[in-house]
Amino acid sequence: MIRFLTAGESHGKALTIIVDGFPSNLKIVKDYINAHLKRRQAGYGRGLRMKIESDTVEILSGVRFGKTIGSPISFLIKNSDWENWTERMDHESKNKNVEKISIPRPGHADLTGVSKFNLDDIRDSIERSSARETASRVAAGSVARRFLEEFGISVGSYIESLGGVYPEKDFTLDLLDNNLNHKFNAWSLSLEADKSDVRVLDKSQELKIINKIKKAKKQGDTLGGTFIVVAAGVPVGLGSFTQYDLKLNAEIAHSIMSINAVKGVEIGGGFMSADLFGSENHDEIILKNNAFSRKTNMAGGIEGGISTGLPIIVRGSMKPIATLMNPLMSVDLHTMHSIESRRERSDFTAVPACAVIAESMLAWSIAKYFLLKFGGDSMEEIKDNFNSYNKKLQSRIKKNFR
Ligand code: EPS
Repeated sequence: MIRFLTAGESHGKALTIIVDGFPSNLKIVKDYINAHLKRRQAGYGRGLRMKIESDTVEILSGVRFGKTIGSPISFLIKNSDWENWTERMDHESKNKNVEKISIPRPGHADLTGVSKFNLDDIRDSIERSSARETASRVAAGSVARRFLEEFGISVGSYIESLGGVYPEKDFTLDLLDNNLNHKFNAWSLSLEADKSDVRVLDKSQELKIINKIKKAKKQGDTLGGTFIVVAAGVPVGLGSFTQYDLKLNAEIAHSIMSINAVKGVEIGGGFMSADLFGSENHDEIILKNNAFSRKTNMAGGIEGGISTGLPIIVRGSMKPIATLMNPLMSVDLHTMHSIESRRERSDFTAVPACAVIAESMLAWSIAKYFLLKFGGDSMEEIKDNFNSYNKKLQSRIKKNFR
Protein backbone atom coordinates (compact mmCIF):
# COMPACT_ATOMS: atom_id res chain seq x y z
CA MET A 1 0.00 0.00 0.00
CA ILE A 2 1.42 3.37 -0.96
CA ARG A 3 0.97 6.32 1.38
CA PHE A 4 2.29 9.81 1.82
CA LEU A 5 2.59 12.27 4.66
CA THR A 6 3.26 15.97 4.39
CA ALA A 7 4.46 18.49 6.96
CA GLY A 8 5.25 22.17 6.98
CA GLU A 9 3.73 25.56 7.67
CA SER A 10 2.94 27.99 4.86
CA HIS A 11 5.59 30.48 6.08
CA GLY A 12 7.84 27.97 7.81
CA LYS A 13 11.26 27.05 6.53
CA ALA A 14 10.12 24.31 4.17
CA LEU A 15 7.53 21.69 3.26
CA THR A 16 8.54 18.07 3.72
CA ILE A 17 7.02 15.03 2.11
CA ILE A 18 7.47 11.30 2.71
CA VAL A 19 6.23 8.96 -0.03
CA ASP A 20 6.25 5.33 1.00
CA GLY A 21 5.55 2.00 -0.70
CA PHE A 22 6.67 2.57 -4.30
CA PRO A 23 8.57 -0.28 -5.94
CA SER A 24 12.21 -0.18 -6.93
CA ASN A 25 13.49 0.63 -10.43
CA LEU A 26 10.99 3.37 -11.28
CA LYS A 27 12.81 6.06 -13.25
CA ILE A 28 12.29 9.49 -11.70
CA VAL A 29 14.25 12.74 -11.70
CA LYS A 30 13.59 16.00 -9.90
CA ASP A 31 13.06 17.98 -13.13
CA TYR A 32 9.97 15.87 -13.82
CA ILE A 33 8.47 16.78 -10.43
CA ASN A 34 9.54 20.41 -10.72
CA ALA A 35 7.74 20.80 -14.05
CA HIS A 36 4.47 19.84 -12.35
CA LEU A 37 5.20 22.10 -9.36
CA LYS A 38 5.64 24.96 -11.80
CA ARG A 39 2.26 24.19 -13.39
CA ARG A 40 0.65 24.46 -9.93
CA GLN A 41 2.04 27.95 -9.48
CA ALA A 42 0.60 29.32 -12.73
CA GLY A 43 -2.78 30.82 -13.55
CA TYR A 44 -4.23 34.31 -13.82
CA GLY A 45 -5.59 35.59 -10.51
CA ARG A 46 -2.97 34.29 -8.14
CA GLY A 47 -1.55 36.52 -5.41
CA LEU A 48 1.89 37.94 -4.70
CA ARG A 49 3.17 34.80 -2.98
CA MET A 50 3.54 32.99 -6.30
CA LYS A 51 5.94 35.75 -7.42
CA ILE A 52 8.12 35.08 -4.38
CA GLU A 53 8.22 31.29 -4.70
CA SER A 54 9.63 29.10 -7.44
CA ASP A 55 8.85 25.68 -6.01
CA THR A 56 11.38 22.92 -6.57
CA VAL A 57 12.02 19.66 -4.76
CA GLU A 58 15.21 18.52 -3.22
CA ILE A 59 15.25 14.71 -3.14
CA LEU A 60 16.41 13.59 0.29
CA SER A 61 16.05 9.82 0.02
CA GLY A 62 14.73 6.81 -1.85
CA VAL A 63 16.16 7.64 -5.29
CA ARG A 64 19.60 6.69 -6.57
CA PHE A 65 21.04 7.32 -10.04
CA GLY A 66 17.61 8.39 -11.32
CA LYS A 67 15.70 5.35 -10.07
CA THR A 68 13.74 4.46 -6.95
CA ILE A 69 15.35 1.86 -4.72
CA GLY A 70 12.25 0.69 -2.86
CA SER A 71 12.90 2.67 0.32
CA PRO A 72 10.83 5.68 1.47
CA ILE A 73 11.23 8.66 -0.84
CA SER A 74 11.45 12.04 0.85
CA PHE A 75 11.37 15.54 -0.57
CA LEU A 76 11.97 19.04 0.67
CA ILE A 77 10.41 22.15 -0.88
CA LYS A 78 11.91 25.34 0.53
CA ASN A 79 9.66 28.34 1.24
CA SER A 80 11.53 31.37 -0.12
CA ASP A 81 9.13 33.63 1.80
CA TRP A 82 10.33 32.16 5.10
CA GLU A 83 13.15 34.71 5.21
CA ASN A 84 10.50 37.40 5.69
CA TRP A 85 8.87 35.41 8.48
CA THR A 86 11.75 34.20 10.68
CA GLU A 87 10.59 36.26 13.67
CA ARG A 88 6.91 35.48 13.24
CA MET A 89 7.63 31.76 12.77
CA ASP A 90 10.41 31.33 15.33
CA HIS A 91 10.39 27.81 16.81
CA GLU A 92 11.47 28.89 20.30
CA SER A 93 10.97 32.42 21.46
CA LYS A 94 8.29 34.98 20.79
CA ASN A 95 9.16 38.57 20.12
CA LYS A 96 6.54 40.78 21.80
CA ASN A 97 6.10 42.80 18.58
CA VAL A 98 4.66 39.81 16.76
CA GLU A 99 0.98 40.53 16.15
CA LYS A 100 -1.60 38.04 17.42
CA ILE A 101 -4.50 37.48 15.03
CA SER A 102 -7.95 37.43 16.62
CA ILE A 103 -10.41 38.07 13.76
CA PRO A 104 -11.34 34.91 11.84
CA ARG A 105 -12.09 35.01 8.11
CA PRO A 106 -15.47 33.54 7.15
CA GLY A 107 -14.95 30.45 5.00
CA HIS A 108 -11.36 29.78 6.11
CA ALA A 109 -10.21 27.35 8.80
CA ASP A 110 -9.46 30.23 11.21
CA LEU A 111 -12.32 29.83 13.69
CA THR A 112 -12.68 26.05 13.49
CA GLY A 113 -8.90 25.68 13.86
CA VAL A 114 -8.45 27.84 16.97
CA SER A 115 -11.57 26.32 18.55
CA LYS A 116 -10.41 22.75 17.98
CA PHE A 117 -6.75 23.16 18.94
CA ASN A 118 -7.29 25.62 21.81
CA LEU A 119 -5.11 28.32 20.24
CA ASP A 120 -5.21 32.02 21.02
CA ASP A 121 -3.55 33.19 17.80
CA ILE A 122 -5.28 32.46 14.50
CA ARG A 123 -1.84 32.49 12.84
CA ASP A 124 -1.27 29.03 14.36
CA SER A 125 -4.26 27.75 12.42
CA ILE A 126 -3.67 29.63 9.15
CA GLU A 127 -0.18 28.27 8.72
CA ARG A 128 -1.09 24.64 8.24
CA SER A 129 -4.59 25.09 6.77
CA SER A 130 -3.13 27.23 3.97
CA ALA A 131 -3.29 25.79 0.48
CA ARG A 132 0.49 26.09 0.40
CA GLU A 133 0.38 22.43 1.52
CA THR A 134 -0.86 21.47 -1.95
CA ALA A 135 2.67 21.90 -3.33
CA SER A 136 3.49 18.77 -1.32
CA ARG A 137 0.56 16.92 -2.92
CA VAL A 138 1.92 17.71 -6.36
CA ALA A 139 5.36 16.37 -5.40
CA ALA A 140 3.88 13.11 -4.06
CA GLY A 141 1.40 12.86 -6.93
CA SER A 142 4.19 13.25 -9.47
CA VAL A 143 5.76 10.00 -8.29
CA ALA A 144 2.40 8.29 -8.83
CA ARG A 145 1.99 9.92 -12.24
CA ARG A 146 5.49 8.79 -13.33
CA PHE A 147 4.64 5.27 -12.18
CA LEU A 148 1.35 5.22 -14.15
CA GLU A 149 3.11 6.39 -17.32
CA GLU A 150 5.05 3.12 -17.33
CA PHE A 151 1.72 1.34 -17.84
CA GLY A 152 0.33 3.72 -20.47
CA ILE A 153 -1.94 5.54 -18.00
CA SER A 154 -2.20 9.29 -18.47
CA VAL A 155 -3.80 12.02 -16.37
CA GLY A 156 -4.85 15.50 -17.49
CA SER A 157 -7.22 18.32 -16.64
CA TYR A 158 -8.80 21.56 -17.72
CA ILE A 159 -10.96 24.27 -16.20
CA GLU A 160 -14.59 23.90 -17.14
CA SER A 161 -15.86 27.14 -15.59
CA LEU A 162 -14.56 29.99 -13.48
CA GLY A 163 -16.80 32.52 -11.77
CA GLY A 164 -19.80 30.93 -13.51
CA VAL A 165 -18.38 31.48 -17.01
CA TYR A 166 -18.85 28.26 -19.02
CA PRO A 167 -17.63 27.56 -22.57
CA GLU A 168 -19.94 27.82 -25.57
CA LYS A 169 -19.02 24.31 -26.69
CA ASP A 170 -19.12 21.94 -23.75
CA PHE A 171 -16.12 19.65 -24.21
CA THR A 172 -17.11 17.69 -21.10
CA LEU A 173 -20.11 16.31 -23.03
CA ASP A 174 -17.71 14.89 -25.63
CA LEU A 175 -15.98 12.99 -22.84
CA LEU A 176 -19.28 11.63 -21.49
CA ASP A 177 -20.40 10.72 -25.02
CA ASN A 178 -17.20 8.69 -25.36
CA ASN A 179 -16.38 10.45 -28.63
CA LEU A 180 -12.70 9.79 -28.10
CA ASN A 181 -10.18 7.64 -29.83
CA HIS A 182 -9.52 4.50 -27.76
CA LYS A 183 -5.87 5.56 -27.55
CA PHE A 184 -6.89 8.95 -26.08
CA ASN A 185 -4.12 10.44 -23.93
CA ALA A 186 -5.51 12.50 -21.05
CA TRP A 187 -2.26 14.49 -20.79
CA SER A 188 -3.19 16.07 -24.16
CA LEU A 189 -5.95 17.94 -22.24
CA SER A 190 -3.36 19.50 -19.95
CA LEU A 191 -1.03 20.34 -22.82
CA GLU A 192 -3.86 22.33 -24.38
CA ALA A 193 -5.13 23.83 -21.11
CA ASP A 194 -1.63 24.89 -20.01
CA LYS A 195 -1.48 27.22 -23.04
CA SER A 196 -4.26 29.27 -21.46
CA ASP A 197 -3.74 31.62 -18.49
CA VAL A 198 -6.83 30.16 -16.86
CA ARG A 199 -6.39 26.61 -18.23
CA VAL A 200 -9.53 26.57 -20.38
CA LEU A 201 -9.87 24.88 -23.78
CA ASP A 202 -11.94 27.68 -25.35
CA LYS A 203 -10.30 31.03 -26.28
CA SER A 204 -13.46 33.15 -26.08
CA GLN A 205 -14.20 31.73 -22.64
CA GLU A 206 -10.69 32.70 -21.51
CA LEU A 207 -11.28 36.36 -22.27
CA LYS A 208 -14.59 36.42 -20.43
CA ILE A 209 -13.02 34.72 -17.41
CA ILE A 210 -10.08 37.10 -17.25
CA ASN A 211 -12.50 40.03 -17.32
CA LYS A 212 -14.49 38.45 -14.51
CA ILE A 213 -11.33 37.98 -12.41
CA LYS A 214 -10.39 41.61 -13.06
CA LYS A 215 -13.84 42.63 -11.85
CA ALA A 216 -13.48 40.49 -8.72
CA LYS A 217 -10.06 42.06 -8.01
CA LYS A 218 -11.45 45.55 -8.41
CA GLN A 219 -14.27 44.77 -6.00
CA GLY A 220 -11.90 43.14 -3.48
CA ASP A 221 -13.65 39.85 -4.13
CA THR A 222 -12.69 36.28 -5.13
CA LEU A 223 -13.94 33.54 -7.46
CA GLY A 224 -14.25 29.76 -7.61
CA GLY A 225 -15.03 27.38 -10.42
CA THR A 226 -15.25 23.84 -11.72
CA PHE A 227 -12.53 21.66 -13.19
CA ILE A 228 -12.44 18.36 -15.02
CA VAL A 229 -9.72 15.81 -14.39
CA VAL A 230 -9.40 12.69 -16.49
CA ALA A 231 -7.33 9.52 -16.35
CA ALA A 232 -7.06 7.44 -19.53
CA GLY A 233 -5.56 4.03 -20.19
CA VAL A 234 -6.68 2.72 -16.79
CA PRO A 235 -7.07 -1.08 -17.02
CA VAL A 236 -10.36 -2.84 -16.33
CA GLY A 237 -10.59 -4.10 -12.75
CA LEU A 238 -9.16 -1.49 -10.35
CA GLY A 239 -11.24 -1.21 -7.18
CA SER A 240 -13.91 -3.55 -5.91
CA PHE A 241 -17.57 -3.73 -4.93
CA THR A 242 -16.79 -6.24 -2.18
CA GLN A 243 -16.27 -3.62 0.55
CA TYR A 244 -17.33 0.03 0.90
CA ASP A 245 -13.74 1.14 1.33
CA LEU A 246 -12.46 -0.62 -1.77
CA LYS A 247 -14.64 1.20 -4.27
CA LEU A 248 -12.54 3.20 -6.72
CA ASN A 249 -15.14 5.99 -6.99
CA ALA A 250 -15.13 6.42 -3.20
CA GLU A 251 -11.32 6.56 -3.15
CA ILE A 252 -11.29 9.22 -5.88
CA ALA A 253 -14.03 11.28 -4.23
CA HIS A 254 -11.98 11.31 -1.02
CA SER A 255 -8.82 12.33 -2.84
CA ILE A 256 -10.40 15.23 -4.71
CA MET A 257 -12.54 16.38 -1.77
CA SER A 258 -9.42 16.54 0.41
CA ILE A 259 -8.02 19.40 -1.69
CA ASN A 260 -8.37 22.80 -0.01
CA ALA A 261 -11.58 24.67 -0.95
CA VAL A 262 -13.09 21.78 -2.94
CA LYS A 263 -16.77 21.49 -2.07
CA GLY A 264 -18.11 19.08 -4.67
CA VAL A 265 -16.99 16.01 -6.64
CA GLU A 266 -18.83 14.19 -9.41
CA ILE A 267 -17.86 11.12 -11.40
CA GLY A 268 -19.10 10.80 -14.99
CA GLY A 269 -22.64 12.16 -15.37
CA GLY A 270 -22.67 12.92 -11.64
CA PHE A 271 -25.62 15.08 -10.55
CA MET A 272 -26.86 15.31 -14.14
CA SER A 273 -27.56 11.54 -14.10
CA ALA A 274 -30.15 12.05 -11.37
CA ASP A 275 -32.42 13.88 -13.84
CA LEU A 276 -32.32 11.33 -16.66
CA PHE A 277 -34.22 8.16 -17.52
CA GLY A 278 -32.16 5.02 -17.02
CA SER A 279 -32.30 4.49 -20.77
CA GLU A 280 -30.74 7.90 -21.31
CA ASN A 281 -28.07 7.47 -18.67
CA HIS A 282 -26.56 3.99 -18.90
CA ASP A 283 -23.76 3.13 -21.28
CA GLU A 284 -24.60 0.36 -23.74
CA ILE A 285 -22.01 -2.41 -23.87
CA ILE A 286 -20.27 -2.91 -27.21
CA LEU A 287 -17.25 -4.69 -28.64
CA LYS A 288 -14.63 -2.36 -30.04
CA ASN A 289 -11.07 -3.16 -31.12
CA ASN A 290 -11.42 -6.71 -29.78
CA ALA A 291 -12.33 -5.51 -26.31
CA PHE A 292 -15.44 -4.64 -24.34
CA SER A 293 -16.30 -0.99 -24.44
CA ARG A 294 -19.34 1.28 -23.95
CA LYS A 295 -21.20 3.44 -26.44
CA THR A 296 -21.10 6.35 -24.00
CA ASN A 297 -19.21 7.01 -20.77
CA MET A 298 -21.80 8.47 -18.40
CA ALA A 299 -20.41 6.13 -15.73
CA GLY A 300 -17.16 8.08 -15.94
CA GLY A 301 -15.08 4.93 -16.28
CA ILE A 302 -16.30 3.23 -13.10
CA GLU A 303 -19.11 0.65 -12.68
CA GLY A 304 -19.73 -1.09 -9.35
CA GLY A 305 -16.70 0.63 -7.84
CA ILE A 306 -14.48 -1.01 -10.51
CA SER A 307 -12.72 0.67 -13.44
CA THR A 308 -14.27 -0.18 -16.82
CA GLY A 309 -11.20 0.59 -18.91
CA LEU A 310 -12.79 3.79 -20.26
CA PRO A 311 -11.45 7.21 -19.21
CA ILE A 312 -12.15 8.11 -15.60
CA ILE A 313 -13.91 11.48 -15.65
CA VAL A 314 -14.06 13.57 -12.50
CA ARG A 315 -15.54 17.03 -11.99
CA GLY A 316 -14.61 19.07 -8.95
CA SER A 317 -15.99 22.35 -7.69
CA MET A 318 -13.84 24.84 -5.84
CA LYS A 319 -15.43 27.54 -3.73
CA PRO A 320 -14.18 31.15 -3.99
CA ILE A 321 -11.01 31.88 -1.97
CA ALA A 322 -11.98 32.83 1.59
CA THR A 323 -9.75 35.89 2.03
CA LEU A 324 -11.59 38.97 0.74
CA MET A 325 -9.98 42.38 0.38
CA ASN A 326 -13.49 43.80 0.76
CA PRO A 327 -14.24 41.64 3.77
CA LEU A 328 -17.39 40.10 5.21
CA MET A 329 -18.29 40.60 8.84
CA SER A 330 -16.81 38.53 11.63
CA VAL A 331 -16.35 38.61 15.42
CA ASP A 332 -13.14 39.60 17.19
CA LEU A 333 -12.31 36.69 19.49
CA HIS A 334 -10.71 38.99 22.10
CA THR A 335 -13.28 41.80 22.29
CA MET A 336 -16.24 39.62 21.21
CA HIS A 337 -17.42 42.55 19.10
CA SER A 338 -18.70 42.36 15.56
CA ILE A 339 -16.04 43.64 13.17
CA GLU A 340 -14.93 43.45 9.54
CA SER A 341 -12.89 40.34 8.86
CA ARG A 342 -9.11 40.60 8.58
CA ARG A 343 -7.37 40.99 5.22
CA GLU A 344 -4.46 38.68 4.50
CA ARG A 345 -2.39 38.40 1.32
CA SER A 346 -4.05 35.78 -0.84
CA ASP A 347 -5.14 34.72 -4.33
CA PHE A 348 -8.20 36.12 -6.11
CA THR A 349 -8.79 32.73 -7.65
CA ALA A 350 -6.79 29.50 -7.74
CA VAL A 351 -9.01 27.19 -9.81
CA PRO A 352 -6.30 26.61 -12.48
CA ALA A 353 -3.89 25.47 -9.74
CA CYS A 354 -6.60 23.36 -8.12
CA ALA A 355 -6.97 21.32 -11.31
CA VAL A 356 -3.22 20.56 -11.36
CA ILE A 357 -3.47 19.44 -7.73
CA ALA A 358 -6.50 17.30 -8.67
CA GLU A 359 -4.40 15.62 -11.40
CA SER A 360 -1.85 14.75 -8.73
CA MET A 361 -4.47 13.38 -6.36
CA LEU A 362 -6.21 11.37 -9.10
CA ALA A 363 -2.85 9.93 -10.18
CA TRP A 364 -2.20 9.02 -6.55
CA SER A 365 -5.54 7.21 -6.14
CA ILE A 366 -5.15 5.28 -9.36
CA ALA A 367 -1.57 4.28 -8.56
CA LYS A 368 -2.74 3.13 -5.12
CA TYR A 369 -5.48 0.89 -6.57
CA PHE A 370 -3.24 -0.26 -9.41
CA LEU A 371 -0.69 -1.44 -6.85
CA LEU A 372 -3.40 -3.11 -4.76
CA LYS A 373 -4.15 -5.25 -7.82
CA PHE A 374 -0.75 -5.70 -9.45
CA GLY A 375 1.54 -4.93 -6.49
CA GLY A 376 5.15 -6.08 -6.23
CA ASP A 377 8.48 -4.88 -4.90
CA SER A 378 10.09 -3.97 -8.22
CA MET A 379 8.81 -2.48 -11.48
CA GLU A 380 9.73 -5.74 -13.22
CA GLU A 381 7.58 -7.81 -10.88
CA ILE A 382 4.61 -5.46 -11.29
CA LYS A 383 4.97 -5.46 -15.09
CA ASP A 384 4.87 -9.28 -15.05
CA ASN A 385 1.69 -9.25 -12.96
CA PHE A 386 0.10 -6.64 -15.21
CA ASN A 387 1.02 -8.44 -18.42
CA SER A 388 -0.22 -11.81 -17.21
CA TYR A 389 -3.60 -10.28 -16.19
CA ASN A 390 -3.96 -8.63 -19.61
CA LYS A 391 -3.05 -11.86 -21.36
CA LYS A 392 -5.75 -13.72 -19.44
CA LEU A 393 -8.36 -11.05 -20.24
CA GLN A 394 -7.48 -11.14 -23.93
CA SER A 395 -7.47 -14.91 -24.20
CA ARG A 396 -10.94 -15.01 -22.59
CA ILE A 397 -12.27 -12.56 -25.16
CA LYS A 398 -10.66 -14.48 -28.03
CA LYS A 399 -12.05 -17.81 -26.79
CA ASN A 400 -15.61 -16.53 -26.35
CA PHE A 401 -15.89 -14.31 -29.41
CA ARG A 402 -14.21 -16.29 -32.18
C1 EPS B 1 -0.46 29.28 -1.53
C2 EPS B 1 0.25 30.03 -0.67
C3 EPS B 1 -0.43 31.02 0.18
C4 EPS B 1 -1.64 31.59 -0.53
C5 EPS B 1 -2.59 30.52 -1.04
C6 EPS B 1 -1.91 29.35 -1.64
O1 EPS B 1 0.54 31.98 0.45
P1 EPS B 1 0.34 33.31 1.33
O2 EPS B 1 -0.66 32.98 2.39
O3 EPS B 1 1.70 33.58 1.85
O4 EPS B 1 -0.12 34.37 0.37
O5 EPS B 1 -1.22 32.35 -1.64
O6 EPS B 1 -3.36 30.04 0.01
C7 EPS B 1 -4.66 30.40 0.09
C8 EPS B 1 -5.28 31.07 -0.84
C9 EPS B 1 -5.37 29.98 1.28
O7 EPS B 1 -6.55 30.40 1.43
O8 EPS B 1 -4.83 29.25 2.07
C10 EPS B 1 0.21 28.30 -2.41
O9 EPS B 1 1.43 28.06 -2.34
O10 EPS B 1 -0.51 27.72 -3.25
